[in-house]
Amino acid sequence: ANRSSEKHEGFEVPKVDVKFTKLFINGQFVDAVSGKTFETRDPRTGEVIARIAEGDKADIDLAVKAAREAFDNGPWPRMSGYERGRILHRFADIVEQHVEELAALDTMDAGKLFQVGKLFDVPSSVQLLRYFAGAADKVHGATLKMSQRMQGYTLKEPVGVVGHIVPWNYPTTMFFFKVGPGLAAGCTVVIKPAEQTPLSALFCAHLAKEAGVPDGVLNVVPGFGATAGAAIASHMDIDKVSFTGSTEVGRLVMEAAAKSNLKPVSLELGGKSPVIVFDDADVDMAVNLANMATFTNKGEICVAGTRIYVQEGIYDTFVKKAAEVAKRSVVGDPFNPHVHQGPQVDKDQYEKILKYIDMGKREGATLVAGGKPCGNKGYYVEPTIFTDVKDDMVIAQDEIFGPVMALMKFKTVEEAIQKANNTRYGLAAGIVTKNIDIANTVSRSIRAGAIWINCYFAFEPDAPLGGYKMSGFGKDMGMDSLDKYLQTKTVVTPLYNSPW
Ligand code: TXE
Repeated sequence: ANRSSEKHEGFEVPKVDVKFTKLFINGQFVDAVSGKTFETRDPRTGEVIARIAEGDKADIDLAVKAAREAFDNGPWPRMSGYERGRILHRFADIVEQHVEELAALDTMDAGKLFQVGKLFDVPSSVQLLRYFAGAADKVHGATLKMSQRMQGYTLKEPVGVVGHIVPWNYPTTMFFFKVGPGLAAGCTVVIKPAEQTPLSALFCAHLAKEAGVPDGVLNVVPGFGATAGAAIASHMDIDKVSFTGSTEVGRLVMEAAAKSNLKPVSLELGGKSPVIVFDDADVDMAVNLANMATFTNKGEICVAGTRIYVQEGIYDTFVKKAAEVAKRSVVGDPFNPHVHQGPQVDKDQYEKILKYIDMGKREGATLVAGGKPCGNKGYYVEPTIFTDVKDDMVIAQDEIFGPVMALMKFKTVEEAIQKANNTRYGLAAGIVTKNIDIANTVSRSIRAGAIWINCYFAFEPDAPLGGYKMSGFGKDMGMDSLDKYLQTKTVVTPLYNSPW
């Protein structure tokens, strides 16, 4: 991508040429076997940014063949962890030199705030990659005590060729969530970015090559879910699939894995996470935390906190202030540094959110902020807050994946726990209180994979993230996620003079 910038309604827009539009297989950018391409669109306007080679089953086959060869006969799984780590560190250094381009590509493709991409998404991806680069030479098994007669140990080995299927809400971050630990473990990878947001993954493929990741080790095949995605899930020569996306598709991926070669899967799926605010909370702090939990990245976050439970003593004040904060939020061009919220990723997502808002009104919830689309082009939705939401309403149960908050009142700690757990999902939860006894009790009682007390979205490379219940299983980030890409081999020998 070439970088320059132009003035645009009073703010700078970095101008990025989209250079990489083909599939990246075996170290080369190539056309799809079918010759087909698809459009990727800018959600600010709905206009086409570029045409991208459309991978399908035949292309996945070629990518898997390259990855298989690189795994079975290439240097990647055979080199020391230290050597792999050095290449991944170099990869991280090169990504760091391209923070602005990557952030800009994600803004164009996904409508994400450019400043946040530049200051958070891409730098935290670099940090995550360095974490796994550092972990690559710290993979080891255990010595087994066994009986008097036997000597045994375990070896941790890479699982082989890994298929990654990722969504569109954090294109660069998701890429490194998957590719970082997979490569560090010594696996070879075929990754399919979401059809809405293929640009940054292709750019990263180019950077990986520059860093010295050998050909065939990392393959990036953009394409649609039902074709390229399904070909990964059902491939007989892929040894593991790691998927992030909807619960519905997660089910299909697991089914395809079971019906093909029984490859293990890990699934990071939808969520409907609660934030519980107790009476003793600083109301302004709690309002800001809740608004951030719901509206960050226009609500397109799996761990978004969208069910806000507020204790009765501060409920009325909380509602008033939360609505004020939401109404002050500036919705507009995500390149503009004064904007708080950009457009939804695409027309489908935009229409889905508006439908849910309509449903909330029909179900009898009270709208206290937002509730409408905004702007005269692109896919913008106002930050929206409903009160008087009942636990069994659709807007309290379904993942909306948009800027829609459901506010609810509770009386006791027990009631808060019961309500928070009244969901099929279990990705995250927020607790706002200064009372450590309540914080500890509630943390243990919520069935979710991440609990944030007096904070939200507290991501760190060493903090595993992943769901309970229908939010899936298997972690991204942390050493747990490295473990997903390793398998354990037990090696045993008899001791001298043993009856064997
Ligand atoms: O997701 P999909 P969509 C939720 C969110 C959102 C809804 C729909 O509620 O509104 O899902 O979004 C690939 N076999 N999340 O339709 O379809 C697809 O190409 C194999 C939450 O975009 O699950 C893409 O790469 N793969 C989520 C990826 O799956 C298939 C983030 C995700 O797309 C496939 C995204 C198939 N049959 C959406 N069909 C989160 N957990 O963060 C599609 N794909």
